[in-house]
Amino acid sequence: MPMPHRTQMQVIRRRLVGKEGNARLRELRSILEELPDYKNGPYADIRKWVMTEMAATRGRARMLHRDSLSVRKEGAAQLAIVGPPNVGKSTLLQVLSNVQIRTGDYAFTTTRPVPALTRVNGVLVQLVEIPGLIAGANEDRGGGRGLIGVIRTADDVVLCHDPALGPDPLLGVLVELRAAGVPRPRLLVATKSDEAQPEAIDALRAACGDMTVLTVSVLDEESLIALRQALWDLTGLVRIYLRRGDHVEGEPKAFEPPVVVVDVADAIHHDLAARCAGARVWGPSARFPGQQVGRDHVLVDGDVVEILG
Ligand SMILES: Nc1nc2c(ncn2[C@@H]2O[C@H](COP(=O)(O)OP(=O)(O)O)[C@@H](O)[C@H]2O)c(=O)[nH]1
Ligand SMILES: [Mg+2]
Repeated sequence: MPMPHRTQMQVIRRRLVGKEGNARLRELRSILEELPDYKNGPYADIRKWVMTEMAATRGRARMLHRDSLSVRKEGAAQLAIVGPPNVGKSTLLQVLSNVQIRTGDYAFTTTRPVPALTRVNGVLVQLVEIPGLIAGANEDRGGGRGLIGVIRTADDVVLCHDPALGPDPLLGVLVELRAAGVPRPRLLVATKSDEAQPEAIDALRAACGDMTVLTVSVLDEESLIALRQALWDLTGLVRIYLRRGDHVEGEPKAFEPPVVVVDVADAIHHDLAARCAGARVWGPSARFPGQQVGRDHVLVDGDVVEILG
């Protein structure tokens, strides 16, 4: 004899408390098996409720999955590479780093964010290609919500567009970004400059006049050097080279400005920060090579620093 349906419902709810995903699905399935198999009446309603609950749980699991596209940050800064499909984002990532990314003449070759580490001015910076953001991304078309989450957590956004396509597809991406509350990007890479018509580039500049527009071709090494510099400028980071005795470390340390001598000491070792009396500085922030400065001296990009303990 089955228990009264009201009690049954209470028991069911209690069994589901705190269960999500597969655990909830398993519980719902065994509840379904245990339920008396009436076709009508309150037990049929409970059965229907359990089935609806199973569908909802599966839906939530998919959503969670889609929204967790997040990319583990590596390097001193993370830049999201954003633009319509087929404008050359993957190809750029490929030439700037060593990752193998599928490229192709068709839309959505890349379907998930693809991270790639690249060295910019001696500092490792992570580029993350965001696959073609299409209109309606905010309503989660094409898994767009998860992608926007990745864009939001990046330190900055680099827009890419092929001038030959006309400004409209890019403007569509900008609408999506604005709807998602992402600040307007400052850098636009006009890709495939080896093929681009000057009028098409002009039209793109006219449409995005407030941004720095950089024409780039993967076939033009100089344009890639300029791109690396533009990426560096975007990070806003300050490179500090450490000096010990006569030796200067080849790889700089990157800092978010403002950075003072004691910050550098702290990055080497907390103890060093405590006993740091100042530093000797060679480079842009020094009035003369080897100038002795205090703990609070503000350092700038390219300074060479010897901490005085
Ligand atoms: N001519 C030329 N073609 C390029 C350049 N960069 C990419 N492409 C081509 O554009 C197509 C799309 O590139 P892909 O990187 O897959 O675009 P994505 O969808 O934005 O990642 C490919 O056929 C590339 O070979 C470039 O600088 N010049
Ligand atoms: Mg791609």
